[in-house]
Amino acid sequence: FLFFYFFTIFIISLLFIMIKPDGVQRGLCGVIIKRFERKGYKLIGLKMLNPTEEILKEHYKDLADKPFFKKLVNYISQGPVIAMVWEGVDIVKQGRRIIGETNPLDSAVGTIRGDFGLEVGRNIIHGSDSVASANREINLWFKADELIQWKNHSTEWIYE
Ligand code: IDP
Ligand code: MG
Repeated sequence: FLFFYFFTIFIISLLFIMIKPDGVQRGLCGVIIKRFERKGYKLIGLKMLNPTEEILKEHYKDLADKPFFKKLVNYISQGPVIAMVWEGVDIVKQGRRIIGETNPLDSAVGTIRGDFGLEVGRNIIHGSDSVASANREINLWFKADELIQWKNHSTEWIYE
């Protein structure tokens, strides 16, 4: 099913987003969702969950040898988080611009981390860093039947 996206004219791709526990606790879910919605992206999956250490270790496996790895897993495993899948043109690259840099102090004002965060260990949101990792993360966090294909009535006013 994910294969379909590689063959569309406009390189429509998918992005995995997770609002981390600090984002949920601080009441930022609405404003974060709004920023992706208003850009023109389509939400095709959303759920709240308390992530297990197991899924977090798999999710962040590329960082397993970093000194902050254990703290990172502890931070996110406090939960709850909101996991989402968004769809749109060039969404991985543009989504990272909406999110900002890894460290909120390096993030421009106007980005999510630049507007709402102060520390790298409390940076509010996760977003996939490539199309390949987005597909890996979507398969890790979502079952196929949790992704909803629907026609957005605005599509022809977002895409020419
Ligand atoms: P990203 O979330 O911007 O893609 P990554 O390098 O993939 O950044 O790191 C994953 C997460 O690990 C970050 O979002 C942040 O929560 C945490 N992290 C990254 N670097 C540090 C650090 O130097 N100290 C503490 N936590 C870090
Ligand atoms: Mg990353």
